[in-house]
Amino acid sequence: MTPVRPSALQLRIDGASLDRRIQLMSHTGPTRLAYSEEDVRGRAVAIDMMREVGLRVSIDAAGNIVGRRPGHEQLPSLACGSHLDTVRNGGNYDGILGVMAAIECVATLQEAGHKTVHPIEVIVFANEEGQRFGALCGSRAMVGALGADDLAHADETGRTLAEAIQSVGGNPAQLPAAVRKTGDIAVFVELHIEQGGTLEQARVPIGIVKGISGISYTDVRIFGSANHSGTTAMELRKDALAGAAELVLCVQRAALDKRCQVATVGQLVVVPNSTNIIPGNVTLTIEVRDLDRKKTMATMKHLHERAQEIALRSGVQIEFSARTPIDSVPCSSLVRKTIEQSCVDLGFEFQTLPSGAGHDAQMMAKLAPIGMIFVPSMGGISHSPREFTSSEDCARGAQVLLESILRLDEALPELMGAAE
Ligand code: HGY
Ligand code: MN
Ligand code: MN
Repeated sequence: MTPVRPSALQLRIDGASLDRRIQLMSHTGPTRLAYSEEDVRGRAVAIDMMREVGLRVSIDAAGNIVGRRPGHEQLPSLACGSHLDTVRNGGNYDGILGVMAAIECVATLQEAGHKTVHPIEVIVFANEEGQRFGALCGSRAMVGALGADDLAHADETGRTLAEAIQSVGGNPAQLPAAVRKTGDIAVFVELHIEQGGTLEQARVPIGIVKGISGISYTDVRIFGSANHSGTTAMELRKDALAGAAELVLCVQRAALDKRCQVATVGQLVVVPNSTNIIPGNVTLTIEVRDLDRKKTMATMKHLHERAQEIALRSGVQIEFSARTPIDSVPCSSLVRKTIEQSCVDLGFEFQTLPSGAGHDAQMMAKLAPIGMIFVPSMGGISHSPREFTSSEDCARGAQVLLESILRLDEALPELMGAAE
C-alpha cells in the first residue's frame, strides 16, 4: 500500500519547535565530551525527545542511540541523525542540528499522521568527535570497523573505551551486535552545519555535499634530553620542543604549498614543561585532510622525511606512528539528486561543495548510499562557543531533510534501480 505522499508544503517544519530543541540541548553545556556526565545528560534529553515523538528507542552495543519508526512495509530503513558529543568548549550546532532536525522531522510526520512506506531510523552516534579514543567510534562500530584493540584503548584517566561505552548504556562485550548488515539501511542522510564560510559568503542557504574529506593522523614522539636551561650551552642541547616547532611549521608549509587540502598540529604535550628545563620530550599529533587519499599519504611521507632531517640537525630522535586513516567518500549521486530536487521544489537556492570536516556519514557510506545537507555557519566559525546558525537556516535545512526523506520513501525502489 503506497500512501499518497503529502506535498512538502503540507508538512512544514516548525522552526520554533526545532529552535527550542537546539536551545534545550545547549543547556547541557558547551562541552559534552563523549562518555562524560554532560554527554550522558545530553543523551537523556535526546532520548526523551525521541520517545515524545513516538520513536521506539534502544541503545546498541556500541552506545549509539537508535530511534525507530515503523513503516507500512518491512523494508530497509531511511536513516538520518548525527552526533551530540562536542569538542572541548565547542558550539551548539555541530552534530546537534542533525539530531534535533531528524527528531523534528519525525514530529512533523507524527502530527500529520503520515506513515512512510519505509521504516525511519534516527541515529545518535556515540563519540563522533574523538576527543578521547579516536573519532567516529559509534559509526565505526555500526559498520564493523571498531575492534577489540580499540576497546582496550585507555584515555588520560586510564578509563578504557569499553568502560566508557558501558557508561552510556552500551555493551562492549556484545560489540558485533552493533554491526548493521548491508541492506538494513536503504539510505543515510545527515543534516549538518557547514563549519566553514562558503555558503555564507555565497549567500546560499543550502549546501549539497559532493564528498567528505579523508583524514590521516600520525602520532609523533620527539625525544631530546632535559637539562638545566641556565647552564647548558646552546650547541650542546637536544631540545625536543625546538625540534617540534620546526616540524609544526613543516606541517603548515605542506598545506600552504598545496600538497593537501589542510594540515594541522592541534595537540602538543611538552615534558617536563618547566621554564628552567630544556624540554626533554614532546608528543604531538599531525592531522592531514584531503578528498584525495593519495595526497594525504604523500604529504605524510613528505613530513616524515622532513622530520628525519630535523632529527639529524638538532640531535633529537623523532618517531612517527600512523593511526588508521578515515577514508574520503563521495556522496551518492542518487541522494544528491534527491536533495537537489527537494531544494527546487521548496524554492531554496543551493550549491554543491566538499566537506572539509569529517562526519559519521563517511562511515555509513560503507553500509548504504549517503547524502549530506549543509546550512551556513555564521563567520564560518565552528568548534567554538561562537558557532552559530540562524533559526531560519536551521529550519530550511530541516525542511530539505524532511522533503528528501519523503521523496526517497516514495521513489527509492526505482531510484535504487537507476542508482550508480
Ligand atoms: O574533526 C572533524 O572534522 C569533525 O568535526 N569531527
Ligand atoms: Mn565537530
Ligand atoms: Mn560534527
